[in-house]
Amino acid sequence: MFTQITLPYAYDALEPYIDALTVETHYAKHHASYTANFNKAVEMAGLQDKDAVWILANLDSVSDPAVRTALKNNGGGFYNHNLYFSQLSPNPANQPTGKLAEKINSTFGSFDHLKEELTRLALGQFGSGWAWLSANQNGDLMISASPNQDNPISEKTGYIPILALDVWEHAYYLKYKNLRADYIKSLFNLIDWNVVSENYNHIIK
Ligand code: MN3
Repeated sequence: MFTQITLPYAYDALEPYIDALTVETHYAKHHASYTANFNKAVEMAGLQDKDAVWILANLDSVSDPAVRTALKNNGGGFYNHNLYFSQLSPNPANQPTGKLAEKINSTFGSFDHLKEELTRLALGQFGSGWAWLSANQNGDLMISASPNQDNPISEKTGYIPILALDVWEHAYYLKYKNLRADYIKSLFNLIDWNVVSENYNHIIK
């Protein structure tokens, strides 16, 4: 049985960058629905003993195309939002630390340049989707964008996301309307780079 993370902050704690109604609707409606539908699909596929990363990386093992699609969309929705909500904080560390900070500098030149590149991907994703910073077990970093609830795991890249930028309109439309760029700029004020650094340290071997 897969469960949503418990939000480590109140619905209104991310104001003024993300409004309380958006956080509540996003978490208690959208994310809750993905999670419930993922659990149904997992049961139909008989994959209750697998974790979400395994399921998303092994969708080809599911023969029924409708169940496979349900697992990809709702498993992605479950997993992606757990990452998204867990990395946000009303009191975030605004810089990465340790090994992640070093790797960002050697890969992207600087932390500011990484943020520029992530913003470019987030704004360039046509329609609903995500932009990602991901890592592999060697500690290499990759930035990418995905449509819908796809992610670097279901895309079989060999990378695991450590930072998730949700660019579905449900993540920002109530406050920002069509202004995705303003939302992304605000989102960077909430990303706790201590959490992202911990995510990185967990992946590298
Ligand atoms: Mn969302």
